[in-house]
Amino acid sequence: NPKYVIYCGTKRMLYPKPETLNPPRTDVLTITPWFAPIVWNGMYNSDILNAHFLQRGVRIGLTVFAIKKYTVFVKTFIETAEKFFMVGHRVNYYVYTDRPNDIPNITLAEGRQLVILNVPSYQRWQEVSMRRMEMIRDLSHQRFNKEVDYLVCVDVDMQFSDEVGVEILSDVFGTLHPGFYGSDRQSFTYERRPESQAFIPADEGDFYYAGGFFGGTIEEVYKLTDFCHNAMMTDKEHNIEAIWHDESYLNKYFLYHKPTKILSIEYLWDNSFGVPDLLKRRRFVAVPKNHEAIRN
Ligand code: 2GW
Ligand code: MN
Repeated sequence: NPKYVIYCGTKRMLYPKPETLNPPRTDVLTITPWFAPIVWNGMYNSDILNAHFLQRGVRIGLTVFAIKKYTVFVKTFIETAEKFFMVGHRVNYYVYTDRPNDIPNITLAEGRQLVILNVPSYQRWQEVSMRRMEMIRDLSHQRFNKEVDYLVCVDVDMQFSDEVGVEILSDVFGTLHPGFYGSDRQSFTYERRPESQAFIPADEGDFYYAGGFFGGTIEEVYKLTDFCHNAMMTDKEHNIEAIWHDESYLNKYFLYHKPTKILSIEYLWDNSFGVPDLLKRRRFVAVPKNHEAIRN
């Protein structure tokens, strides 16, 4: 007899027992040496997780930046999020933009709302990308802390194409970069100049994390974005900017503040890489963009 049962509404929830001697995945790493799960399809049961997070009444904020021409990505981003992102949970979309009038009106499901945050734009695109850290940090303690429990911070030039649910939530999480999940340390494109705050020596580093998908509790996201922004400002004073901008500082942060969960490449894929065997679901994929047209 089980000591406790999980109820889904008034119904007893039944599910297959985990098999100690038959792990669901043996083709990929599913846990880090510091015991953080790496989230792959087959490793978790959404029913159990949903019941647990619904019981807690968890509220999730999804931040996205649409500055200048990148407002074109918002419609598909939100529409696909309505289909696949945290369905059944309470969700606030936070869209930071310099063009609030270009944000389309989209009907949202119950329990979900869109918040448009009017912000200035920066001249250099590197700055547009990097300043996200500062803007997420600032609202984390001014606003997000009052409205949501977790924040999920992503690129906008993306679309959801399969479920992204509460399995991603943890104190602080990062995502494997689709270009480097099979690479050795030396090939990671970390910042290699010791003068930069983002510097990582050749014999250190766990994973190469993507700049386009991270999150955690408001408090942890505050610490992460505060660190990255401060490191960028120190570098700016010394006239140096890390090779991959915010992504380089994020990688530095995660090296010395280990994420408590890591999302696999299912959560940030680019179809131009094809579809490897181990990739069973493509949940969040890059929207192909005409770099010339969109970035100028
Ligand atoms: C304009 C020209 C060139 C590059 C970016 C932009 C731009 C970016 C823009 O005009 N307006 C804007 O809102 N953005 C925001 O910055 C938008 O949210 C976008 O998703 C994000 C990052 O820029 P993106 O998506 O064009 O760059 P990726 O896909 O190459 O991003 C990776 O590398 C970046 C650092 O270079 C970041 O770390 C990013 O998180 C990574 O995915
Ligand atoms: Mn992007």
